[in-house]
Amino acid sequence: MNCLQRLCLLWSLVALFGSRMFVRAEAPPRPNILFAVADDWSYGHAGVYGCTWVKTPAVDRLAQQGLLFTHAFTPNGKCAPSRACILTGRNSWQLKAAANHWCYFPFEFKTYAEALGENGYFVGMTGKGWAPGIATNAAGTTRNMVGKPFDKRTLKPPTTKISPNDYAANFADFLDAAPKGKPWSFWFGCREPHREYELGSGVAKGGKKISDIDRVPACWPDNEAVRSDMLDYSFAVENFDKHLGRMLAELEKRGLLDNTLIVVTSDNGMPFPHDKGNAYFNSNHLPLVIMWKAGIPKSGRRVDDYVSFIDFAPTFMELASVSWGKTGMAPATGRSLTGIFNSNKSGSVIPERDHVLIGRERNDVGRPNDEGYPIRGLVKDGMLYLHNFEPTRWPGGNPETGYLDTDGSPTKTAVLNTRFIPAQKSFLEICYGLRPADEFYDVRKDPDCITNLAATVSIAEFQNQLFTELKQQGDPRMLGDGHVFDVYPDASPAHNFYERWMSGEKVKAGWVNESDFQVAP
Ligand SMILES: [Ca+2]
Repeated sequence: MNCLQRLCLLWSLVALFGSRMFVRAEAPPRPNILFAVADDWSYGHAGVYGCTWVKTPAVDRLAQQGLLFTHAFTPNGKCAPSRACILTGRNSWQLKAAANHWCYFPFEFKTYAEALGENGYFVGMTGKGWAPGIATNAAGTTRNMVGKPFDKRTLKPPTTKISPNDYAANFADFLDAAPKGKPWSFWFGCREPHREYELGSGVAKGGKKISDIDRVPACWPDNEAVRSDMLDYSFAVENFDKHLGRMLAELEKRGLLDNTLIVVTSDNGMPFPHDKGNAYFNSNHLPLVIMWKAGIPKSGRRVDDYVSFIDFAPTFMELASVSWGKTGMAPATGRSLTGIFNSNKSGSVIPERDHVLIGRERNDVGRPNDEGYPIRGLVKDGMLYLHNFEPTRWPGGNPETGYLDTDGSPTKTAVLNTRFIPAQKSFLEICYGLRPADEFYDVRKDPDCITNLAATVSIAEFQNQLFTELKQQGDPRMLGDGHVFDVYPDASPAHNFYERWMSGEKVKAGWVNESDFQVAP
């Protein structure tokens, strides 16, 4: 090799390594995304939030090595509409029929998973995706709203009611199928802790004690049946955490843990009266931890900013280097969370993130003409303001059709039975009674939303802000067209339940108990 050849070789090496280093600095590899969503898991019910009766070592680890959020909210506290918000970056009142539970999902709203699939990601899921409801494209073909299903692996579940899905093994199958060098996005849609529960399993199989419950929320009677129901729920939450832990181990084993963004949350609050399906603090306020070792420089932070589920899709698109305008998705209302990721701060990180909007339309059927119970609300400064647009309707569904908005359970039965106990009748009123047009709660002192301050404190500022922002978002409820939500067809076999039931047809309503049905008051 002469001098010139040596010089050429040297330059080639410099160019090669230099360009590699340059490319690395300019464009880090796009992260993988693991989105883990429990079904009906409430805020606070993890060790890292200070809870002692739900054991969640995997969630705790993620928070310690990532970010723990204290003010994360779904816009809508019911399965299908909450998931629709996650997937589209839009509030449920901006999603036409998808504001409702059990809808025909509108073709026009593309999901982040579909968009990632079109932009170089390998996209899969296990368990529960966007559900329940019917989602097809215009040709009638079923849409994979959250990715291709990986559901083959099963195991003997800890109770007869917990899903036999071996979520973690299905995730491993997905990783095996992922093309090398291509980023991936996976949706772990855990079916727990959705009802039903094996009665008494928290004590019998989870090794828990009735006295482990440190506080029964003020909206339910404090008795053994309710406490035991809470422990059964707790044991089901732990199944979610167990699979999450196995998934983390799988990522670690494959050397994928560092550049995977892991988001862990729930779609709505626990399936108990006054929580899931309502718009109270415990309905929409949810656990959230996010870990991304390679992308969040300062971990172990507690973030008090108000964040909404509509912020997830814009975050994922930004990290995947996909311009929203090119996805074919409807414009996002949410904002990327990367400003929080990149900060060193704890507590309030981005001061402008000081409120969220929440609301609901039709959840389960059980009112005349399949009408819903429309609510919109604003959470800000530790206060929750709610506006009920149709206060003459029954909030949880009609009494004579079993308050279908709440799954049957020992706690629901305990609440309904308080109608026979004069001193405790308030529990029935709190959970299922008619409500005034305006409700206002100080959730710092009253997180269970028992004392309505709307009649004694001015709500004008909150109402103005709520209505102004809803109008800007094109909410039909604010534009004189709110009835559209009531007339979108219910896609479930229980549609027109009220009329069919009242005319004597025994419409199947397997999610409630026979004793939930009451005579009309
Ligand atoms: Ca749910």
